[in-house]
Amino acid sequence: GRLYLNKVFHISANKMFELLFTDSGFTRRFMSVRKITNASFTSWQKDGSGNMRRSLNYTITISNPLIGKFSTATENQTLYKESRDGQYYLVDSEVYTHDVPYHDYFYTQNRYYIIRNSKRKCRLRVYTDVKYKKQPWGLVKSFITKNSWSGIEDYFRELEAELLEEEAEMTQGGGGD
Ligand code: YK8
Repeated sequence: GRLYLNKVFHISANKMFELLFTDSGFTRRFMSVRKITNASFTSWQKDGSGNMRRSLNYTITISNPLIGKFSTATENQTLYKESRDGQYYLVDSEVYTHDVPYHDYFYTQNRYYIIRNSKRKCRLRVYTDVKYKKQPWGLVKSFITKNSWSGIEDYFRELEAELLEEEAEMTQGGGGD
């Protein structure tokens, strides 16, 4: 996997979880910035092994002219039972893009760690992996990998920028620390 984000924010761990993993104003704004439309979310629900699961469906806008302009996508998220409210959250997210070329070969796995740093700070870490469901021809594989990394890098760069903006709004006149 690759580490795409590893940063301490002046945002508490539980607030960070709320921003990223609930139907929050932040998520809705970020989606509109990324031109992600038709979003629907299920709520978190306990599965048979004690983890929590939810899924998201949406349409992404793609800037790459070789691929087409839009794709529907499904994101299946797991909040592991080892997570501790306010202290430590581990969320795995599998993203399937249904309408891009070779979509039946791969998906993306994002692993989010939110770790409490102090009362008002947390560290956010995101690891990403491109996973293959079946082995494509070598040239196709490198094509998929290359296109995936650049799209993912771009996405997390913007997520970081939006979180910094949120952080600035939250600390303004909030008493800070
Ligand atoms: C989530 C990874 C690959 C995919 C895309 C596919 C190219 C296909 C290459 C062909 C378009 C929000 C990406 C970037 C779409 C967006 C996905 C997002 C950013 C020509 C071989 C969507 C996180 C996420 C994970 C994976 C990203 C896709 O929250 O290049």
